[in-house]
Amino acid sequence: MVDQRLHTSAFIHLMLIVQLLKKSCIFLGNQKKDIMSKAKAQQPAVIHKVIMVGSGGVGKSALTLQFMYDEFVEDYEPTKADSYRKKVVLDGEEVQIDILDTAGQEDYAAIRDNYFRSGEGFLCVFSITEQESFQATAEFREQILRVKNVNSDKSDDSIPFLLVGNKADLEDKRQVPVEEAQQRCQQWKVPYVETSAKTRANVDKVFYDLMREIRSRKMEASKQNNGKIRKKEKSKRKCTIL
Ligand SMILES: Nc1nc2c(ncn2[C@@H]2O[C@H](COP(=O)(O)OP(=O)(O)O)[C@@H](O)[C@H]2O)c(=O)[nH]1
Ligand SMILES: [Mg+2]
Repeated sequence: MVDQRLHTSAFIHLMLIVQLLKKSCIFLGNQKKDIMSKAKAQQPAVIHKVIMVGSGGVGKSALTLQFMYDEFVEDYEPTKADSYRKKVVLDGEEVQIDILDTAGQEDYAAIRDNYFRSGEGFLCVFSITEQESFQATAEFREQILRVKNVNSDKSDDSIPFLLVGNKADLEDKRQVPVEEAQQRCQQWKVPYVETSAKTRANVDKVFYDLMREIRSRKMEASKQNNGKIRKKEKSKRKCTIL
């Protein structure tokens, strides 16, 4: 009799434990769902991927860090490439900008091509105090167009790209006249902007202008895709009539 009572109470305890476990599983599951949906809600749906290119020492890292953290970093490790992520509001829409600050590893063609392939827009930077760095931008542009399979003669095929003349605060050391840079930009059909990572002049402008170019390029691409899908649907319909 005592034995049977002991069994029954053990069974009830066991059932209680099972139920408790079930409840805590559901609770944890819901919590996980909550965390995941919160994370999803926190991350903007639209991501624009920007690549900084240009010779060493022109101020790619200084521009990136000024944009990211509002500070002028004078001695950032010159060989260090890094990527950055920031939530920004672009014309009323919350988007995420991913910035890849390259740093010389581009000398290895395979690494460089991978970097360029992953980019949706490019800030091609030179220093207005260094003629050589200006000349080098032509090579960077060619590499980008080649990797992106763009025919440089066709302007409608162009990729989001800004030519950036940095160190504009060092006017007395200028080696590249504004007109020379503008001429190149007319030829390439891209905008030219002078910046200073030191004074923050035009730093936001170059990143935001580039994001706008990336956005309009994406909208064009999705329009073209929709057109293609509609064409496909039309041809499918024709088949069913036949
Ligand atoms: N005066 C001035 N110096 C700058 C500016 N941008 C960068 N520098 C300096 O130029 C050097 C190279 O900059 P860095 O960002 O490391 O160049 P990177 O190799 O292209 O990433 C550093 O000493 C910076 O302090 C600028 O706009 N004005
Ligand atoms: Mg750098």
